[in-house]
Amino acid sequence: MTPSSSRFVNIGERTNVTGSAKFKKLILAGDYEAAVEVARDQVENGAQIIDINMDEGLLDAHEAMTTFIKRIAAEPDIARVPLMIDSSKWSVIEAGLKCVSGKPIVNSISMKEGEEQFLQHARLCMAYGAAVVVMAFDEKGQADTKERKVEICKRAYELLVGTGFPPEDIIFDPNIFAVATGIEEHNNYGVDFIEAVKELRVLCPHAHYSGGLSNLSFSFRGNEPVRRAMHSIFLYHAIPAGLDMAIVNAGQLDIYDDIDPELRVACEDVILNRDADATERLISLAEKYRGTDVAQEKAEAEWRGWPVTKRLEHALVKGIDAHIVDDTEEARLAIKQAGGRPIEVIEGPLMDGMNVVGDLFGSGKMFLPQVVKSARVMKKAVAHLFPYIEAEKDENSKGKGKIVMATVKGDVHDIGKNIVGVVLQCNGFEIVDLGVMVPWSEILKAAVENDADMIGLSGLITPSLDEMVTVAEEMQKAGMTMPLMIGGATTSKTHTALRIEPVYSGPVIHVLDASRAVGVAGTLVSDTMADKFVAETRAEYSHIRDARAGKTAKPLATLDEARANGFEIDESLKPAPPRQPGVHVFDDWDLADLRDYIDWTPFFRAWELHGTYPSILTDEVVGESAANLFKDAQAMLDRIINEKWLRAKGVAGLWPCWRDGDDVVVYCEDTEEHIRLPFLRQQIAKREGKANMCLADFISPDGDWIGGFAVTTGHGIGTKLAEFKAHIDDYSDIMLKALADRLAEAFAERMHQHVRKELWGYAPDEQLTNEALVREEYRGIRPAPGYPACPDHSLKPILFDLLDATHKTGITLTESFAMLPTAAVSGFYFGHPQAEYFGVARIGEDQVTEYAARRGVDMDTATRWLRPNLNI
Ligand code: B12
Repeated sequence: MTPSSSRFVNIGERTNVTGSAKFKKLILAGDYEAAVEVARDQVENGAQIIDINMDEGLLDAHEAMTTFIKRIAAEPDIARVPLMIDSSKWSVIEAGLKCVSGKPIVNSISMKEGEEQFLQHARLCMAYGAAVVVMAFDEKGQADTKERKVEICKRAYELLVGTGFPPEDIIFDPNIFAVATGIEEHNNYGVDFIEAVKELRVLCPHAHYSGGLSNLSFSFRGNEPVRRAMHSIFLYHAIPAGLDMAIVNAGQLDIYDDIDPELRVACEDVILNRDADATERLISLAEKYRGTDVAQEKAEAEWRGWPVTKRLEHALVKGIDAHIVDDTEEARLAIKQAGGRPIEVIEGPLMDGMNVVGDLFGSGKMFLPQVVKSARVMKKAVAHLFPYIEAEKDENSKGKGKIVMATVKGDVHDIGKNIVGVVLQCNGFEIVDLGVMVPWSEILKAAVENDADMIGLSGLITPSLDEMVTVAEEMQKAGMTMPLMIGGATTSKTHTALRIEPVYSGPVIHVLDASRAVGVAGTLVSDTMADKFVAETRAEYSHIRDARAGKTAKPLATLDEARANGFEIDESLKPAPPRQPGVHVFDDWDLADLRDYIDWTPFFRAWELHGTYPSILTDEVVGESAANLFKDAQAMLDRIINEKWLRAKGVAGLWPCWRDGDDVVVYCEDTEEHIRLPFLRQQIAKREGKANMCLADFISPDGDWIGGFAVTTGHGIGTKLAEFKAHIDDYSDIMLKALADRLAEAFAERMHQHVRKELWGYAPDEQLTNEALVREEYRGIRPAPGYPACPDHSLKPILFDLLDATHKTGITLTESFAMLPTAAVSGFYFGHPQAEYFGVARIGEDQVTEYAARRGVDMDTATRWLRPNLNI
């Protein structure tokens, strides 16, 4: 900075829960050990004082303050710098003063509550031998102009010195406020501060001047290069004026002369309020710097100088793949020179690094998106080593165990499976991923050929449950004994216990999610723990079966009774006929339009980050991870849209119809036979006044309208996924799939809105925000085959025929009625205002028998289709 900056004192700000999300997370988690490391980091980065603040609603601030100060006292390299005890609560400050050693600084006291309390606090500080930060705040409020700053500080100085307070222990904070906010009155805040300090230096000899620097650049949140430049430039001018300390992240300051001259001038114009257009100029220039980060590059340059093993660990933990191939090669050569083998790079430094990742993930300090990034780095390293390992034909390179994984025949979803695969790989398992729609014969063949330790099956939709039973039966027939892991959104412990375990005598374990998969797989390959775990699981599943057998299921209403208690719509509210009946095709819906309709909450859930958007972005625990993930998602979304990675194709139809019992009959002009849509009715016993619902109830027997749709945003995805695969990039692979799924849901939402407002047109003036759409505040519903109101997936072929969906959108159906491309949704539209979502839940045999007849299929087929609703 400037020559005079040699006496300037940096006050570290990272040990402040209000300013550092990371520190807050650690303190809330009670992880003082890691929190102390934050302090050490600050000192190593040049902080000469560290500011400690524990003002957080969920914390016992007294306890946190004293615990942390005591911990620091035991660390000589940290304890050598003075501590600034920062709180808005005086009692917390006092608690800190009581346990601090050395000369502390109190942050802060002021005349906000009047002179009496101000002097009382000052005397106490004096008694503890503490220096004190005095905020430029009086009974009238915070000082903003130069005049007010000078007036308040001068008055405080005279009062303090009058009571014998040593002037050299007074540190004034004349308030650094945000500039470039767009509000004209704020334009001079930088100048006001600098000028006030200059004048006060003369009026209040021996006192010091400080300020919280980050406020200054508040308008440029998220744009670190601009913020850093503003801070450095401000100090460049304020230090010669008399500022001798500031709360600042010392590692995040640029050297004045190194700042891009264009940016330097623009920042200087704003800070020194040189002209009225300065803010505008900086705002437009700032865009250029978004995303570029010199300090990050500097930090990067630093770790590149570390020894190779440490570099590999750093790259794995941080998920940086830029240098991984070079570093892996360097490690391989070093090991080779020492007489070692290529596999030792994996077993040594790489696994050490992944163990750190595994530990951090296991202890909740790292989250799935970061783990997937780490795995990408690991995979690239392993891919580089693979030819060398192959050349050595190393028989011992099996790692912890080998798992053959597959999404079963008929099912197309694989995000969940991929995530589990990545997490298991991070923990040393070798994964043979067979992909989606894999028939049992291929799964068994791959398991034998690979000498696998276990098989993992995944499934998203209910027909996959039967397919999993088939796989287990075939494993039994083949005399296999290896463990079988079961996972996926539609699976459950109960189904696994009732239907899968009984047909296979090897261990069968249902795994709820990715984080549990590591523990389960690890235990299953363990010599010491496997038997006990398998026996316990067997006992648990057997107990589930016994409980189910002993449980007398609540009696159901007969189908006739249920029908008699059906829902009666108000015929007078029936929607008018559509403005544009018939089938409408949308061959290339604008993806940019769909972006605004995305419901982000499920996106985070797919990455195992739990919380609701947008508050998840600032969540105490997962906020940082969620915000980073969101940033990456936005960047990829930009590219998906601008570079047309995906194509949105959809079809929507509106047809005349009538209700016939529990069927809706769609009137088809061109065919002799009209098309029947048979729906299922709830049979669970209902309270007085509650109906046994069936979707057909929302249609009038005297003539009505029904709609249908099929949308996909998955066309084109294969090309990009192949690219990611070639680059061994699971993170981008999962990201793209998750975004395509979000866009498909958004398309379904958007199309439904278009139908309500235009095509059917019963709600032309609807004005709903995206939040309101997510909360389903619109009139009408769009149940999808497979969802609870309409659980039979086999309605999809009928719907597809009505829409001619395969021909018009390119969506095809698998034998289990899954849709391809995967990012696809299909369903029906009901427009009656009383139509609502419900769950059919358990139904009786009488309904199955009747349904089989209505569908023209045998009982076995009907039972297979409806099994999840039969509880068998
Ligand atoms: C997001 C979502 C979608 C998205 C994306 C689907 C996808 N690619 O995953 C879209 C919008 C495309 C979609 C469409 C459909 N969906 Co959907 N969807 C969901 C939802 C809300 C979340 C699923 C998800 O992504 N979870 C996050 C991932 C990461 O979790 P996961 O898959 O469960 O995997 C985790 C674990 O299960 C486990 N795991 C998974 N596999 C394995 C394997 C092994 C070996 C192990 C150990 C562990 C393991 O670890 C994973 C990571 O933690 C669920 C409801 C729910 N809460 O689960 C419904 C749900 C899965 N969908 C359902 C249905 C019916 C459909 C549709 C058929 C609807 C329709 N008619 O259009 C279509 C089918 C799409 C198709 N291509 O055929 C039903 C399925 C149940 C059923 N009755 O069949 C559900 C359960 C909703 C419900 N309650 O009815 N869906």
